[in-house]
Amino acid sequence: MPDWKKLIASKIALAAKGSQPGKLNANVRVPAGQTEVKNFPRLDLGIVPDVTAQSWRLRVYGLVDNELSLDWAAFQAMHQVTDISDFHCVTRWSQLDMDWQGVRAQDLLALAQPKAAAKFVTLHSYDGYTTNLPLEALLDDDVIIAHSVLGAPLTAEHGGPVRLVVPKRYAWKSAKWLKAIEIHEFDKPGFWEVRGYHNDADPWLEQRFSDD
Ligand SMILES: Nc1nc2c(c(=O)[nH]1)N[C@H]1C(S)=C(S)[C@@H](COP(=O)(O)O)O[C@H]1N2
Ligand SMILES: [Mo]
Repeated sequence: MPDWKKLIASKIALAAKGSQPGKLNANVRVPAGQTEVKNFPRLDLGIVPDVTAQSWRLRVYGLVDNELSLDWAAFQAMHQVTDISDFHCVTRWSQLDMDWQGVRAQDLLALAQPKAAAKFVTLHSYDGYTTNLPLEALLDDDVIIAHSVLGAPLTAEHGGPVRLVVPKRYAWKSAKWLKAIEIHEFDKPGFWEVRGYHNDADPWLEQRFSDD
């Protein structure tokens, strides 16, 4: 059984040092099969849900000792960071140097205190979208629960008021209009993952489809 308290504490300690292991030896910035863009395309199911900073809540529930429901003020009161990372969409565009601002997912998880059996998460969004990840993937110091990018609050089209950003995975894992983080013992494929997208979605391994 992983000791999540220890693991989260060690990731937070790494973040405090400013260490970003994934970025140190990145000579090549754009993974195979990707083309760099600068216009930040929009990609989703075509629904922009009706959620504002006023009405937004973020729940963390499931296998945690301390279920959370944050409103905008509580979210703003948490430690705010800026993390610059690259964003890779499976439809073959990559935008580099995205300056996401918000709260580190690891800080939120430290508040929620995952139980020892916790291993996977489902991200739930206000448009009904879901996607799944190993809990450990959310503990990387570049994973941001973001309210701003490119120097401005997220537009509704890009997931405002709040979205997740998981730079080390293809962008379909970066849930827009984030509503809840559900923590489980077993993995549960999300919207695209049950429709043939790869469960892991590492752009450097070109994990696009589950039969790749
Ligand atoms: N809630 C929600 N999040 C989502 C999606 C979606 O349809 N709904 N689409 C995903 C996909 S496929 C991509 S490529 C990115 C695109 O983010 P962007 O529109 O801000 O570029 O959002 C991801 N997050
Ligand atoms: Mo995508």
